Amino acid sequence: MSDIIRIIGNGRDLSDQPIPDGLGEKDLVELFRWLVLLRIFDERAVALQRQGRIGTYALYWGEEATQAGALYACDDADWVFPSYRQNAIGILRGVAPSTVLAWWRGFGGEHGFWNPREHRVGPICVPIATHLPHAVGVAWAAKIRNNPVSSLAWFGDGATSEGDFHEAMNFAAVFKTSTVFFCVNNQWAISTPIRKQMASETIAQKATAYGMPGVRVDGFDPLACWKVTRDALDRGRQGDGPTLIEAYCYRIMPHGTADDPKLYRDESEAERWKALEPVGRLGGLLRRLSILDDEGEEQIRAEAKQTIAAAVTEMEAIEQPGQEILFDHVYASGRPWNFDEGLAEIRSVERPPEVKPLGPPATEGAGEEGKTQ
Ligand SMILES: Cc1ncc(C[n+]2csc(CCOP(=O)(O)OP(=O)(O)O)c2C)c(N)n1
Ligand SMILES: [Mg+2]
Repeated sequence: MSDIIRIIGNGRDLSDQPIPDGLGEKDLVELFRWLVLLRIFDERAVALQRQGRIGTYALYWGEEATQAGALYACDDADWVFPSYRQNAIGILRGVAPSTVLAWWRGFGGEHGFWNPREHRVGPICVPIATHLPHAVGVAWAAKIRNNPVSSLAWFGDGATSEGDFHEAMNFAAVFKTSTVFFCVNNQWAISTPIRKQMASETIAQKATAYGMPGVRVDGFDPLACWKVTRDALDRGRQGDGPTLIEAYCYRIMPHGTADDPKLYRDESEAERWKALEPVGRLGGLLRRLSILDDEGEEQIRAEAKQTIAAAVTEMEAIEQPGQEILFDHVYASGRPWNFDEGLAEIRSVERPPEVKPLGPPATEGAGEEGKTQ
């Protein structure tokens, strides 16, 4: 039960396992490209937050394998449901990175967000575990309609203490929905360590109680994450129901840009885990297999930097909508009278400049200082 599935070794004492069937050289390079794009988005987002150009941001540095590896195993028709920690996953399904950045800034213009139906990527879910029943519902609906569509939801170790986790797991198992419960066990829920979160030895073992398989995988190994997700999807598609995956890793960075983990944990532990982070790990394997060299990696990084730099420019060009955005688009039939009253009340409150939200680049020369690409 507690064996951890791992494919990528370290080139020294830990040997590499064979590349799983279904992944060719092109896939390995594409997966690496995905990891790098996610990594650069994350690093850039932190810098933007520090410069006051976006609001608080939930970092995922180090957890890219749990995201890219799992998504790469999905078909385009499958629905995926991210939490705030997988906030940029949509960019791997065609969502504009500027849309995700704009979400973290607090406004994305008139229409703001992506349409989940277009990309089959659910909205970024901040309430813990509430997206798990949604993922089960989508897969159940597909099953009733005989559509070959599966669903996958990412969530954290802390989310396993929520009622929504238990309800979703039970429902999925009883109705045999094709759902992958992808738990990123980074061993921390803000300042709560896993040993204070639960008394079970592993998260994977919780699957037994619901009547589904539970597997543990190295969450810093993108190929292992791909393999267990692909196996879980194959099971689901054959009508054998859901799977719980526990991707064992570590939250190397703070919970978010407003958090200081030095206050509640020994940061030398995070330093030790850093050696296992997935970008360097897959990069190392691709070199051992002579699939990638320094030049190839540099090109992938340069392209990703270019994509994200363009996204920043795009995001900052988005006009800030007026306060009516709070009320528009709530009902298809338009704004009811009490919304008009609410809007008038909001407009009557004069806000001091320091609490006025950041707008697009100022048109009259003010507020442009310090804005560098
Ligand atoms: C229903 C709910 N309760 C509490 C919170 C506050 N909260 C935000 S993140 C977090 C910790 C979640 O930890 P975990 O599930 O391990 O995910 P991680 O942040 O490690 O990815 C909590 C309690 C919330 N967002 N939603
Ligand atoms: Mg966690």
